[in-house]
Amino acid sequence: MFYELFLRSFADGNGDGIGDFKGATEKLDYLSELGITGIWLLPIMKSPSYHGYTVSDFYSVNPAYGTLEDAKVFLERAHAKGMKVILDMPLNHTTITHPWFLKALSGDNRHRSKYLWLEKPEWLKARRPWDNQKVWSKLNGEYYYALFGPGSPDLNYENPELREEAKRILSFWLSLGFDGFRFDAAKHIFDFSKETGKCEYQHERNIAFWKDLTEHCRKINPDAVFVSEVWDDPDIVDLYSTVFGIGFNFPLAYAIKENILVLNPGKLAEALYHVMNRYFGDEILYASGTFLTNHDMTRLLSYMKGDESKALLAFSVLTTLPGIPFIYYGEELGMKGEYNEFANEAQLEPFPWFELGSGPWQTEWKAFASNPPFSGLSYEVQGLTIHSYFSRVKNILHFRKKNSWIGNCKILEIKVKNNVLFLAVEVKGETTLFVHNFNPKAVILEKQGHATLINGELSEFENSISLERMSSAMIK
Ligand code: ACG
Repeated sequence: MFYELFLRSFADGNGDGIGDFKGATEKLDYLSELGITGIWLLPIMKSPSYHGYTVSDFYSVNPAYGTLEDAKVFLERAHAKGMKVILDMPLNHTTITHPWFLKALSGDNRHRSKYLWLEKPEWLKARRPWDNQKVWSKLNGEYYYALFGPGSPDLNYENPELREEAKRILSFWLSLGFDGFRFDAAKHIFDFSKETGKCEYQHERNIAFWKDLTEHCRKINPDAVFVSEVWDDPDIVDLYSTVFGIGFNFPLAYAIKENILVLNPGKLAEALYHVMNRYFGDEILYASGTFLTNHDMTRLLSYMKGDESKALLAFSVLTTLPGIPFIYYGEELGMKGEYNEFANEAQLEPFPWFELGSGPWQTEWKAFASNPPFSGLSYEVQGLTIHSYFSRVKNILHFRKKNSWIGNCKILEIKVKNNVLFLAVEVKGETTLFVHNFNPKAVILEKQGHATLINGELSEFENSISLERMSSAMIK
């Protein structure tokens, strides 16, 4: 189970209210107690933005998060606890204040060729494929290509020197001992066509680029872990993921959330055949990075309109599916946060260690808007309450950790009978059945083996089991 960790919000080690490596290092015990075996750090490099996706120095740690030494200590301690650490690597663009861009603006041709500049006025008509935003920005009378907004000019990887620089950046972090990368915006490396003057994903060129970079990395660390962010339909996700080894399964996240929100197990079953298709065959080309939410999305409990049993059912379904599961920080507490495309820090709020919203390690870089103090949400309260939402999520994560074989299982069959989802899986010839009860009341199931509770309530009888409402169990 990987944990998507936003340093700024997680734990503050030096009392300045901003989360940092020192604080996160102190909280590694919390993560291993949760059952976490891997950490995905949101961008840690020097950046003027709170989210860190617009980098100003690819070879440094954001001073707000500490020093390179602090990062190495965090890494060593995480490794000592059996956790891998992968870094979020936004190579598609830089911040507008990156020295490369400033030199380019001042007319330095060597650096100009690291970015894309307007060559034909009709290119200005190009728009972002998913929301029609403009993609050309103007500064000092010049237009430059910036898909993610004026503050993040795209890098031009037609430039061979830049590709070599990208390899140097990855070598730098791998040589420090980091275990791999989450490659940001992987389908955007070549996503503007000079021929048509439009935004067009050039998937083949992108894949060749990533093949080159990941092969370079594997020479340094053959066991390096790569996961690609390709937020698209299953066939596109498939295209890229075999290069990286793990591909985030965005369609699965939607399938689980949308169908549990409306309690439609039949539609979920149908969707799973489609979005988990590679797990029905004998040869698994790559691992699905399975998840429910990330930092770009509305948080789970907000999505489920506060319905904890639906959120817990979503976690249960996720942990009974093959692939490599990722959990976004704070989801284990049921933090709230509605995604807003212009101010997306609502789902990046400080992790609430304390009920009153402040205390040792507590980050306070932004006010708690969606997760107010004294709401019973904090780890201080939930960590000590047996049946708290946190305790229930922790049990589900522990179930998966104990049954990590699920990650490599093959899906045999998915079926629904009176609103109960049956998921039959197989590994090394042994079949296991997972049952998820979508009903508002208990169901009596024929006992086909030993039943283990995943979440909710379960009673075992001679030849049957009673699975309470919105509960999940494993039978083998
Ligand atoms: C990454 C990071 C994100 C970061 C950047 C820029 C990129 O996670 O935090 O922004 O470094 C697109 C890109 C992603 C990008 C998101 C934010 N995420 O592809 O790489 O935008 C559609 C499109 C997707 C698009 C998505 C956005 O297809 O390409 O993602 O919309 O909502 C169905 C469809 C699926 C569709 C979805 C949603 O699932 O199948 O295709 O996705 O519906 O409609 C960071 C900050 C930003 C800042 C930026 C500079 O977070 O605030 O502006 O840096």
